[in-house]
Amino acid sequence: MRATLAAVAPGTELREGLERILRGRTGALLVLGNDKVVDSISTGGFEIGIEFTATGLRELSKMDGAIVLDRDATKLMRAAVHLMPDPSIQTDETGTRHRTADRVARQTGFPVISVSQSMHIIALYVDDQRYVLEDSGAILSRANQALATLERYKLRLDEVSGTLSALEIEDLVTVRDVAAVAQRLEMVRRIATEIDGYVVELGTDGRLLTLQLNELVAGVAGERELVVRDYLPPAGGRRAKGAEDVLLELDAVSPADLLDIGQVARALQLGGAEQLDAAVTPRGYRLLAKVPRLPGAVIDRLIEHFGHLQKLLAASIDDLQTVEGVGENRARTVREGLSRLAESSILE
Ligand code: 3AT
Ligand code: 3AT
Ligand code: MN
Repeated sequence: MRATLAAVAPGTELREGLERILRGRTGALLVLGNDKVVDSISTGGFEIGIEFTATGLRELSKMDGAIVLDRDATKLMRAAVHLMPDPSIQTDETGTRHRTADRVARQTGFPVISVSQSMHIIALYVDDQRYVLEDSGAILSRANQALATLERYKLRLDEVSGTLSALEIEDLVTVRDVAAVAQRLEMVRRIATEIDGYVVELGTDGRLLTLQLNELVAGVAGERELVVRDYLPPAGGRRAKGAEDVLLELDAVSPADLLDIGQVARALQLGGAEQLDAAVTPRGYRLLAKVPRLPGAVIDRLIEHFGHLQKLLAASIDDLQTVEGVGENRARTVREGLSRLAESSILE
């Protein structure tokens, strides 16, 4: 459905053609794909096989029947086709155009688009789903509301994330602090995904929205993984999970459970509500990622060698150089980077 929404988003030739049909107050029935199954349910009509143009689509849709396009809507294959899908396929639609659209989508697996003459709407049928296109104004107003929410969530995330950094440096982290950051990261990620959906649907009308979204969520996905890796219980435990598994667990937390910090801690494999005040120590992935120009492979080796952030913080330039791939310059970068982080993260 997402791919089809992108194919008919504002700015595409296909959308332009659909809008022309709508403005011309005629209807249309388009099949986006052409194979043996489509052939077998098509009767009548004319073979055309011309390049797709918005104006061509509009003219052809003045005839009764359906228009068959190729899968990427670059060619108009056939017009005025009478489609006869399997009548035993169940559909809840009423008009003959819409019943046909629904059945053809289910039978062929290709997206089908209807432009309703009587209701003046464009609907997409993909497999067994139906989706009515909205005009960009309505989508934008919902997207902007979501964006305002995202902004508030992001502010709160920056707060709890800053607190976690400070606690990590002082070695005072509890499960609650980690879960609070994971919770906020997840909330930001979810609302960003919702906005992403609007971006797809808006096509060229969503350019500004894309810029604002990217600005707000830069680094969030990365940070989510770093937090998980920082506090992942050591492997070899009773039912040890990898970072990937824990990220999937976070994905799977229901919207209601996400508000419960104990549930988030459980998804992180850090115990439930009764463990919230337990002390935990980070490996240091998240803070090392804030040191400029430090390759991921070097971060991995540093953590493998020192084990915990506190050891890294206590390491001298000589200690750091014992790690493979860390020369004097890089050791100095790490040392200075960590010191700067320690200074700027003093708890308020
Ligand atoms: P007109 O001359 O335009 O009335 P037509 O043969 O061009 O007839 P259309 O494709 O314009 O036919 O369809 C007109 C309406 O006929 C649409 C639908 O309400 C009805 N219709 C067409 N096929 C069927 C069908 N198989 N079963 C029930 N109603 C049908
Ligand atoms: P509108 O909302 O009125 O546009 P509808 O679902 O009420 O759509 P109609 O019965 O009014 O559908 O038919 C309108 C046109 O749809 C008539 C014909 O050009 C086209 N159409 C209907 N059934 C088929 C079909 N099986 N194959 C190709 N074209 C069809
Ligand atoms: Mn009708």
